[in-house]
Amino acid sequence: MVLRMALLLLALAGLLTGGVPEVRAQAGPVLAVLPSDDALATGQVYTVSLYLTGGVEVNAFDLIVEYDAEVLALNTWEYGDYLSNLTTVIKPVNEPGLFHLVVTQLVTPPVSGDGTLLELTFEGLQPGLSSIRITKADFNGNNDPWLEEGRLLVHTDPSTLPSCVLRGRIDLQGSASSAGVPVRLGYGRAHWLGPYAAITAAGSGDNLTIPGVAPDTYPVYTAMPRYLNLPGSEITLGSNCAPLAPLMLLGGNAVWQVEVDGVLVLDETIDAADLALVEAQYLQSGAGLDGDVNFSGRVDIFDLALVAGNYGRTAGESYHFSKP
Ligand SMILES: [Ca+2]
Ligand SMILES: [Ca+2]
Repeated sequence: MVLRMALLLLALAGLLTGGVPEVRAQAGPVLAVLPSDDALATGQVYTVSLYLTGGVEVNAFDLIVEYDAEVLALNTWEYGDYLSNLTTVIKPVNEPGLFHLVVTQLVTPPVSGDGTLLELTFEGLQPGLSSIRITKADFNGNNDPWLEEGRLLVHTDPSTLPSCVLRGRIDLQGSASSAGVPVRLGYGRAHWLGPYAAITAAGSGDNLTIPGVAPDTYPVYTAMPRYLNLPGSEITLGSNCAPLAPLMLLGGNAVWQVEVDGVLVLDETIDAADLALVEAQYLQSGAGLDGDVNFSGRVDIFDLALVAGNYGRTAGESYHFSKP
């Protein structure tokens, strides 16, 4: 008993000097939620691991894990196989949205290397997206791990919902073809099903077909080069998936993507930059010219007319779906 108390105190002393993990380069130990990203239906359970990589002589830990209590509940937890002969130092706290565990090994050599510290089994309560964040990770010794959070998406069980085929037509202003427009429906607002993706087909009539869509309200995005794209305009689909109202993407967006913080994002305005590019490439021919905003193979007066006609338009104010 005396030995046990002494070990506990030793372990606690190590924990108390650990402090709050700092953000730093990922050179030392890493504590990650694995898998980092997955989905489950309401009422289902899902187990994630807290996996430690590169631990150094670990004997005890003090961990807090936080998540969205409206979306998930932590049903059960178990020790992984990294440490053994574990005993809790404080009574584990498992309250909605927060799990706090302080444990130490008893009369067991410290462990180095990789392995699972804990397994946490969550239940999906209602549709939504919850991060699973390690908000405290104090270890004994020289461990100050880099923390990697995970997330779980909870959606309605699709077998409990009707589904239908969404059809519609999207045209490209000033272009003879309306094929090849990438269309995406984001996650449904109520059920968190999706995303759904399709590419418009050639020909007349409906050129957009997305099967297996559950009724919900979805943001709709397009990603067509040289056009002003749908920026997530919402549509509400009933159980019969009434067809989309016909839509024409506005042309003239020669500068259709821009780099922001090293990432290419869609440009949502037709402005001086688009005009300048069309003018710079005026009367050139070829496939790779973004100034050829109507994909005719040549930059000419028709491209200039599209830019001029839509000058000042932005994606946010240009598109609205009429609700079926
Ligand atoms: Ca632009
Ligand atoms: Ca053209």
